[in-house]
Amino acid sequence: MTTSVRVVVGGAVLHQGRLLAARRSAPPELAGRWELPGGKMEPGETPQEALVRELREELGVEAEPLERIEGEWPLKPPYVLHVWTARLLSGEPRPLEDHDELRWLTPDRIDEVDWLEQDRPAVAAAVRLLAAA
Ligand code: 9L3
Ligand code: MG
Repeated sequence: MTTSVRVVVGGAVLHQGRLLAARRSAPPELAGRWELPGGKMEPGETPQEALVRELREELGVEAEPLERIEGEWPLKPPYVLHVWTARLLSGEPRPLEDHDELRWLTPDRIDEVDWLEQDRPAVAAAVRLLAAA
């Protein structure tokens, strides 16, 4: 038997010492929780391509994936979360799709939003990168 996981790519968008947090508006069980924006890889896409597409669709920005944050976090099967850091190339993020609020968080304010459990390790790693920059 083969087991295949499907990857959801999240973006830790870093800009001027802050991390972008996005509040989900759907589905109902996740609405109101905060995440690193992103979504499911589609067949034939690389993770980086998927992230660029998702950030364009969800936020209306052009972004460049930088590096993978080590680790893989289980979501609802068969999905797992991978996270890449990213930087903005153009545009101002707006909650166009699946989110109803965005916030740029400095490291000292990272806990002011209610992150999805699965995102917390990657958020912590992204904050360490911000602190080291
Ligand atoms: N998910 C968790 N953390 C994230 C992202 C982008 C997604 N940072 C979970 C929420 C959904 C599933 O992955 O259950 C698919 O995400 P989407 O395609 O609805 O964004
Ligand atoms: Mg999404």
